[in-house]
Amino acid sequence: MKVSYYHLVMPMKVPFTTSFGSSTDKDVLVFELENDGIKAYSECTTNENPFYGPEDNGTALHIIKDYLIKEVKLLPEPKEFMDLVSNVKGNNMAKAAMEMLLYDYHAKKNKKTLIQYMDRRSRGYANVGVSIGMDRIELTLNRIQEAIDRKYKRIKVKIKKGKEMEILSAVRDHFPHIPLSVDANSDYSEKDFDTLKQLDRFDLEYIEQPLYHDDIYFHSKLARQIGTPLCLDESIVSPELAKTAMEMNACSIINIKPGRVGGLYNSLKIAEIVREFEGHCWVGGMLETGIGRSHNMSLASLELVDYPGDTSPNDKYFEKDVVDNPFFMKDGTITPNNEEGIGVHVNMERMKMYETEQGSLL
Ligand code: OSB
Ligand code: MG
Repeated sequence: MKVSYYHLVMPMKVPFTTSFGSSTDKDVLVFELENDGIKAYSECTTNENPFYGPEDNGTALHIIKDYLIKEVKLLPEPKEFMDLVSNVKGNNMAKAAMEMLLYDYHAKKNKKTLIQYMDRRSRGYANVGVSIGMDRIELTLNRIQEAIDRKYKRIKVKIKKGKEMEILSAVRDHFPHIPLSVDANSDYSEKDFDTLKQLDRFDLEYIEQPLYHDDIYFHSKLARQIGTPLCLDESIVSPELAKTAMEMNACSIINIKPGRVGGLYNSLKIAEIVREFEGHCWVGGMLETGIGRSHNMSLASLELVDYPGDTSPNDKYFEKDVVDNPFFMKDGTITPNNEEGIGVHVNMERMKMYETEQGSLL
């Protein structure tokens, strides 16, 4: 058996700006597991800094090398793997990278697609929304027009404190009726409730993660005072916290990112908790390459996932992706791959082109 990692730096078509910063390159770790003629892949959703959440590429690689890889060696199924590494607290993105590698491996070993291996009902396609970073307002408006022309089912724009009114007034002036949401990436505090309440006038589907990255309580307080539904992203790092948030009515919607919650097994649990509470969920993104996007797309096609996600096709980000069979969107929907496992054909020449470091873990 062999497990390798590839550290890639891929130039992005346009910089992506959120309230916590801008990225011009996708700086990412990709993993490859080879055993018995099977090649499985995954991608870690960390990047070069800990500005979205607490992990970065360096911490993830360290946790994987020093704690997780020895459990991967026994090739456990994903649930078993999560039990084996439960003594490692947090570090969800590192865990998810290994867990999703095992999902791809076991699906392929069982000659199943990832959807079949997850064993949940799929609607056969994912409804696709788009996440648009902050930029000069004319550029944002152009990007929204392009997204409408491409038939995205929901448009999400990034906002930050002090810029929300300018951005949303311009967007709603030009596009009064589009399904619109905003993502603040935790830029506001409990002193900003008055500002946030003013967003009610923009008829948003929801406001994503307005407050602190690790908060549930203040979100529950805000939810009682505001008309617009709240969606949590950063704060929901486990099925237990998903339940806490739903019980406290801190949100009615959860953005499920497999990386943030420790993998697909926990993602499925969270989707089930949301359903139990009659909430809604969708699958988020971390500007993944075609490899990570493929895990997300299978999850996003499940019936449990009822809202359009941030699962735009690969060509939104990269001129040339690392897979030969990127996703295509038709009428705002994408059909997941139907080959075994995640079903992507990894292009090793492209990987070499972007590689800055490579090493073996097992
Ligand atoms: O909060 O959803 C987020 C990208 C990087 C970090 C955080 C977020 C995002 C996105 C991008 O919104 C979604 C995508 O992959 O297109
Ligand atoms: Mg978000």
